[in-house]
Amino acid sequence: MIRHILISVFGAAALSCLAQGVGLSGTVTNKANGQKLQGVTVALAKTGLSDTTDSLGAYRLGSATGILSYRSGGLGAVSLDLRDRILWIHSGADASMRIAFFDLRGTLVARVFQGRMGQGTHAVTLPPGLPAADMLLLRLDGEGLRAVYKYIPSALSGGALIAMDRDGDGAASRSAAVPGAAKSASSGTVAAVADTLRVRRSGYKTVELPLDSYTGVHDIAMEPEGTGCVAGTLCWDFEEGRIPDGWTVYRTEFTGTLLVDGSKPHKGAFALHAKDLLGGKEGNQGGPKRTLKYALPAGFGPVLWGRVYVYTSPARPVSHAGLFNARYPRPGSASTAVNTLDWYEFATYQQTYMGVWHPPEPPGFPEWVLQSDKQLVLDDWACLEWEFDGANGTDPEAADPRVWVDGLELSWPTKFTFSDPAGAAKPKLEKAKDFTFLETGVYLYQGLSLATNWWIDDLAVGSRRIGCN
Ligand SMILES: [Ca+2]
Repeated sequence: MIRHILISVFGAAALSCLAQGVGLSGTVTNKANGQKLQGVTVALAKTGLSDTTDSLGAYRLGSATGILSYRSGGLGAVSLDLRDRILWIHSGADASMRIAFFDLRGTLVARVFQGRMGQGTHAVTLPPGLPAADMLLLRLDGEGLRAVYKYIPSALSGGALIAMDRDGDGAASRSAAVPGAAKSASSGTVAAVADTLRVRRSGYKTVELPLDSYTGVHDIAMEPEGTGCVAGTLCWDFEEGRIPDGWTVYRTEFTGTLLVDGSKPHKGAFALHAKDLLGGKEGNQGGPKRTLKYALPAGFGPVLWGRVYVYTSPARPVSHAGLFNARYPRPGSASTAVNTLDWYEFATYQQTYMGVWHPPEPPGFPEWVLQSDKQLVLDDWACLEWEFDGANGTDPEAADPRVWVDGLELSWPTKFTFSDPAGAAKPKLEKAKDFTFLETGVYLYQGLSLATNWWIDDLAVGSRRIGCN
């Protein structure tokens, strides 16, 4: 089955030129705190060549295998690039071509494309059922020209291409290149490159860096999107050196202390410190809780964005460890008593991050639980953000909670309804008019047998995204 999608069409001018090698690399960091940013898309605007930064914030364009560009009378400039099981074909001319996989003995394994391909950039999904372990040859034939690539399968990246022979003459091909650079064939001089490095990630302002060369190192600092602590946002940096005004003690169960101290500030000299929480047994209901509560001003509205920096040490708890929640009256109710309020929660559970919607507590269930597969950040600061959208437009129910960790939104591979006894139907997520109540600190619903510390700093809530700035 062949899937063929037209993505974009190059300008003809770019393709009338010969190719030039690309070797661009660098790291991407958060301008606000210098942190390396993973999952940033770094792309060349003209060629579509792109990479995604790794856990060290690094990107690399062009030195990856699989990029080969060549010219022929019929085909114009052509390059192939394989990313995440998508074969990108940059074709310089409207031309007939045939692309297929062969085994090392030259037997056809799978056809990828056969027919006329228009000038431009095309994305072709690799055929399913390619052998997962065996190296194959990917061969492109068109207009009297043959290019051969080694295809090395990889579960991680969807495989790699290594250009080996662009004309079928048995000699290894040399150039790793993409079209776009201006080089005069007659004089052999290289003119200036005019392309743009486009750097994008959710939660950050897009960076566009003009390039005059396809080689070089470019380190990029991205500015977080979001309002920061502007007027209308409630922000607590704990720099009073004590529990801030408006917050009062709420839950105190088992062992531990909740105080503002200078042992580990995120910024400034102080942070909120849930110190040496301990008590109960993992797997059993009941655990240490040390929290504060806060009454929001009237008319806060039905959408609550939040941001907080949290540092957890020395181990990731297995038990449900709540870090923040926001509550609102049920539809038609005027009561602001805590035990009458619906609520959204941001927590960790089984050492990963979790978002929950609850009916009033007690009992607080049947609750709708969304669990990520992202391990909670240990022995380091993490910027945690959430959106609790109790309005959710015209939908009859409030929205599922959304959560970001260091600017990357979490997905929820595990979703379930918790109740005790088990078996309750999913609760209706009742819509909100105004959030009225906040709770922060740390509260465990099951035991914690290792004394654990959390530091909480730069907490903020508002009706728009605040960001990590
Ligand atoms: Ca602080």
